Amino acid sequence: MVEDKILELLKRRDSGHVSGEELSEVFNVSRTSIWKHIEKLRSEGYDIAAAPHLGYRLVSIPDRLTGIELKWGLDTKIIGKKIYSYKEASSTNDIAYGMAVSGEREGAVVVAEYQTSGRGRLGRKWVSPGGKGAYFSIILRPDILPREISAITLLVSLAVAKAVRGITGLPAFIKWPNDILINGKKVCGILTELNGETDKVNFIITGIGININTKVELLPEGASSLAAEKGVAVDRLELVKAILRNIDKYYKIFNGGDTAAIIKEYKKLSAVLDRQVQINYHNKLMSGHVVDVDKEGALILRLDSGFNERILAGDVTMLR
Ligand code: BT5
Repeated sequence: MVEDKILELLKRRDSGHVSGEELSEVFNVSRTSIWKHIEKLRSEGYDIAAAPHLGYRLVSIPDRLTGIELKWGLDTKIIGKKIYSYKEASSTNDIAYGMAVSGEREGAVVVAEYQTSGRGRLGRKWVSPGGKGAYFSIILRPDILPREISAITLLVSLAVAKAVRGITGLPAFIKWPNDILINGKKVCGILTELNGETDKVNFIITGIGININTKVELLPEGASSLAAEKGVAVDRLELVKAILRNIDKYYKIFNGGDTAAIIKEYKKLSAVLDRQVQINYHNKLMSGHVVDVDKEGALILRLDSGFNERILAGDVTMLR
């Protein structure tokens, strides 16, 4: 698209001007046509100043999670090589799943500003208010067994927690298996889904929902947003880019076989390790002390009876 190319040229010029003449030469279209493209970009929220004799200058970009902005300076190997952005989607996991079935390559990202049917685990709802959070899903095609899928949620949750800490300085912790908490409140959930056979993974979709500048009143009880915890708005684009970079990094380490390194970092940010918890797994309740998280992402629980139980999924309640 010509608009994307114009934008790129304006960005490369930093805050300098690009003349209408130069643009019309580069793209081989009339200056009136350039002006129309500039107007289109303005209507999308780009603040572009125009000065006589000097030309156009990019003043600011909109607070929107578009593919072009997310890819700008992303510099990842696998994650985000392709980014499909939507103003509105049913569920980004569902869209990514459909794309993966049609052969879309690993690393493709589907992002939406708003979801009409955002999902959590076990058919639960993910509240997805528009324009202030981020809802995105990534297609992965790792060479693993279906039972190792929890390791993906593990590395993604580590990537998110680290990015949140890096960008906001907030004390983000990981509540096994798939929540990110700040000050004990849920700011992010991860939904990892699989397409495969008993002994083969065709693809995995990992979906991340994160409350960034979302008003707490719009969220369920016990939830919060980064802005609410920090007291100021957070740059959504920078945060999502930091998450994608981290996933790229940890996914590479994971594929290289060094899960131990990931687990080591993960444990430092675990909200449940060494805590007394109750776990609800398919309506079976177990309580005990969390003694470890193993390399497949399973929780090792020392039951009150003294026996250890290896748990692959469930809902955790912290007891003390
Ligand atoms: C999750 O499920 O936490 C996984 C959520 C994954 C959402 C992303 S958004 C992009 C992609 N597309 C999708 O359709 N989904 C993924 P679970 O652990 O089952 O937690 C669900 C519970 O979290 C709900 O029952 C609520 O109690 C709570 N919840 C719902 N919306 C929330 C929100 N926005 N913030 C915090 N908590 C929320």
